[in-house]
Amino acid sequence: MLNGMFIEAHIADLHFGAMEPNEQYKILKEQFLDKLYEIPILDIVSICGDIFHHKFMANSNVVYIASYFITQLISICEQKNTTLLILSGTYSHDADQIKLFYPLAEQVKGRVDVRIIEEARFEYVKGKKILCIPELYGKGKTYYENLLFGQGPYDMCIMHGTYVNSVYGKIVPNLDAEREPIFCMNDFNLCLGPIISGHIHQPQCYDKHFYYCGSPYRWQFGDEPTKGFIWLLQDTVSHTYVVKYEEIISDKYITLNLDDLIDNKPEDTISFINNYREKENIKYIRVVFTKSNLANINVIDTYFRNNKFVDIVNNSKNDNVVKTIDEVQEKYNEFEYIYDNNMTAEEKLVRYINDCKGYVMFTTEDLVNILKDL
Ligand SMILES: [Mn+2]
Repeated sequence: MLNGMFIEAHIADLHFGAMEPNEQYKILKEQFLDKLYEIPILDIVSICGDIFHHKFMANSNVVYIASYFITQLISICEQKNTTLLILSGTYSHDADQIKLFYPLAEQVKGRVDVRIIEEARFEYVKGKKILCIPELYGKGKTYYENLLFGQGPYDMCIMHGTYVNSVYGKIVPNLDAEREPIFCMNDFNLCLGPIISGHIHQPQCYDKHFYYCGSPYRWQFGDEPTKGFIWLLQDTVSHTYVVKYEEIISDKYITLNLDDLIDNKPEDTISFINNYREKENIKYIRVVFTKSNLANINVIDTYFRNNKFVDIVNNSKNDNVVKTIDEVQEKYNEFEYIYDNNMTAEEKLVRYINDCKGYVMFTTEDLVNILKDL
């Protein structure tokens, strides 16, 4: 830090375990850690929640890789005298697992400034006053108002949460919400700089000062925009700042409507899909048809059936497919256990999830334990 000038990096929603964790680490190493390493001055790095995708077992590769990532990040922070702030995110994702990092922080105590933040509070870093708000539930208005208005102006806010209009249906600001609060710009009237948040996976900016980092990579259809992290340059003396979005390149997921091609020869549509994927360097493509031409869709679907990178979706409403008795019976047999009085609701749910996944994702005991924690 030089004369109140701060250089910082902010990232969020890593969701370790949402995809192959080694793949996640590789992207983060090459396009996040290495970039932090290259920059000569780095005052603060924050991870604004959702490091994990859900609760994982201590022996999982996910926990190992995520811990390894944090260790590498701490090592960079040590070399650059950077303060590392780690916020907890959504409970169903982080599930208190950032506790795993307390021993890592303890180990470097006195050498690296690592702060793990599970409660909303102010953190003072090199003279900068930072409001930190993890995602918390049922805290009530007074809890937030005390921080937002009761303790004077502050330089910036980092958080994991919901900004008004960022989520469908969340259109009214509400600090008193039963679960997580919905913030608006008035709540940050005493903030002299930006509000940088995790939670929404598409990078965006609301009301000039509220920034969502977005997630650093893609792992599903429907989440297709730019990915990356935020560089922040802030002058705490003149209260000015610049945010730069650093794009991270990862696998492309594209959803494409090809109704215009549906009546062409299916072979031509197939080559169009193959060429388009190659030309645009798309890893995963979902092709949607809303116009009906069952014969052609079937040919295309059959061609791509064993291709995990191409997903053909038939959304045409008027294809009155008559199911055979055997098909109906097969479906019925598949779900017969739903009516089994000897199974508990938890057992049925676990069976359903594991059947859908095609492997044992968790046992009934796991589920009971997860529910106990909520
Ligand atoms: Mn998230």
